[in-house]
Amino acid sequence: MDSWTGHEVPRLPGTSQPLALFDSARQMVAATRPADRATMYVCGITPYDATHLGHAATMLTFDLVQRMWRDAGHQVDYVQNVTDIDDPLLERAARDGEDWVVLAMRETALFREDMEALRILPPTRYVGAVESIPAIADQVRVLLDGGAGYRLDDGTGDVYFDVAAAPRFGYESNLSREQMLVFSAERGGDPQRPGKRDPLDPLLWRGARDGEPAWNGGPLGPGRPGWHIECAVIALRLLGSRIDVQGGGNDLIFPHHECSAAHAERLSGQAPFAAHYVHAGMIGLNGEKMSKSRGNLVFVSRLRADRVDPMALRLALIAGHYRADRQWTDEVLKTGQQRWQRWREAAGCAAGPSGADLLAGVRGRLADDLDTPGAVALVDEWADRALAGEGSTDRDAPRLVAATCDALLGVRVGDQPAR
Ligand code: 5CA
Ligand code: ZN
Repeated sequence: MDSWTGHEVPRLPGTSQPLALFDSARQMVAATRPADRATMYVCGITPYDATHLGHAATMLTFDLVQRMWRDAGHQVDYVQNVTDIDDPLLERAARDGEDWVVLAMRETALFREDMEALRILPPTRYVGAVESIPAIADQVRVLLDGGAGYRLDDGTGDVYFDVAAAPRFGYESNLSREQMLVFSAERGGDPQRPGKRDPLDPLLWRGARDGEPAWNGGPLGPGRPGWHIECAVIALRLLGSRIDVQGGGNDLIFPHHECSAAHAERLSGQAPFAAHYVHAGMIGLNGEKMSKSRGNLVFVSRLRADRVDPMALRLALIAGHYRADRQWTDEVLKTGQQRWQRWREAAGCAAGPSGADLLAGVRGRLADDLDTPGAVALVDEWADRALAGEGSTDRDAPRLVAATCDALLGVRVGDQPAR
């Protein structure tokens, strides 16, 4: 499916810094070591409702990864999916008496608009589950034929992955079996279902049900793909069997990323599937995770309609560290708005303290597991000093600081090209 439109990213002078990120599998911050071509797969939306600030914060995290890699001279091959067929989409469409295809198309279009407004660089390939079904069905057959999958004998045609076929199962999430069972039940799995070899076995293919859309699965019979195999197959096909970063929110650590890694590793014969499993914290509202099922959502499009500038929104979201679960409040937004205003004023100064020092500082903060609060504090300090008239000999500083904010933080503060 179509991606969205990006913008020109200014090239920065000086020396870039290699990016280190926290890897959920190893439980430590470690340097990313991409080749000339860096590869990243990020789990995108299930489009049954509008983009909320949680989605935006997660997408923003991986936008910063892309910006840091580009700054270091890598070509970034970035794939993001759209889960444009899944139970929640069908349930919402049925509730509202709407065609599920129309619902998915409308919400995906809105997501693209929100991403553009937030200046989130587009993925190289933006891929839907539906358009990937032939490839997914093909790989489910490979797993089945190779003994890693089995068909339930209850007449449904459902096919499961046998976690016993994944010797490393658990390495990505580092969870106890008890915790895995809890998360599986809460996050789309079905540990209670009779007939499975192991309660943790995830669904690969759901046989056709009355009233549900189904696709030709060849020998699998008609049906539709499970969730984890969707991401595994899209990533393998478009990025290869060893990727640099597998990303998403921390609600995907288990079962989603554990299972998609298990699928991918079984299919490719190579492990680990991702060098880094990177997870963004959950954005919450009124003390709870923002989620479509809870309905406590703040939509990006609502804020845009209320004339909140997307750059202020961006600054509000990156004021916290990406890995921290954090609450969205009016205060967070207000601080973002004030900060953006101040940065713009400072970027309009005729001169300021050294732009090269600021650039090196921001690179250093971001290279250390995307320390955006640290990077933002450096720009704050620079802005205060510029507005106080310090550094009146460096007339190039405001332009360089604006380019730094644009290229590395994605925040447009000056008159430098917006696109
Ligand atoms: N389509 C699947 C991934 S394959 C999915 O999880 N869709 S989603 O619409 O629920 O979420 C889209 C992305 O936003 C995922 O990476 C998810 O982890 C992330 N996300 C969802 N809710 C939040 C939240 N409250 N805060 C931060 N990130 C979130
Ligand atoms: Zn996914």
